[in-house]
Amino acid sequence: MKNLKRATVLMACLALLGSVFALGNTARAQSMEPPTILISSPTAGTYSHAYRLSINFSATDEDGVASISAVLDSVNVQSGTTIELMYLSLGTHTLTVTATDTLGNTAVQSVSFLVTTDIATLKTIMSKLYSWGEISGQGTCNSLMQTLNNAEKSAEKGDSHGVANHLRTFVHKIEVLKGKKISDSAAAILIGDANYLIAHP
Ligand SMILES: [Ca+2]
Repeated sequence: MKNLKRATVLMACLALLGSVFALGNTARAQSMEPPTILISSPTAGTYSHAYRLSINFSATDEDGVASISAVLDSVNVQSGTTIELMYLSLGTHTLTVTATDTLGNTAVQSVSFLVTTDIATLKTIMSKLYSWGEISGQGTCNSLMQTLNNAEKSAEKGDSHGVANHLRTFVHKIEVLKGKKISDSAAAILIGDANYLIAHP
């Protein structure tokens, strides 16, 4: 009888010990969990070179988020800021967000997006640069816009040769005005996009 009691107590103790171990394992599994990162903007997709992109990301964690940071390509960016995409090159760019919880578990999440251009985009970039004073003189702006309108008309007719010729005229006009009526950085964007469109009809 005594032995049976002892065995029962022992088994109860073992069962309790088992639950303590199980509890310990659950707690340990949770503490290894890194933060959950949400990148709401940009999304994996295509954006116009004239677009003003919002950067928005956040992280949550049961243990609390100790730090969160991000790089666009290799440049640090903050959530809540906006970026004029014309200042990025055409092609693929990647936002990488890194978050660490209060226990030292780190999560990394990335999103890649494509930046493209076309004649309509070039016209929007022109308008923005003019409104920012990067292109001076209404006449300068009108003349360049007219050349882009001509390129657009050729495109509507399916005349890719005509499109390329008008874009070459556009590039030539900017090279002449560069450093005078058009800032160097504005000229670089416009010439870059026009040459891209000439090379990729
Ligand atoms: Ca955690």
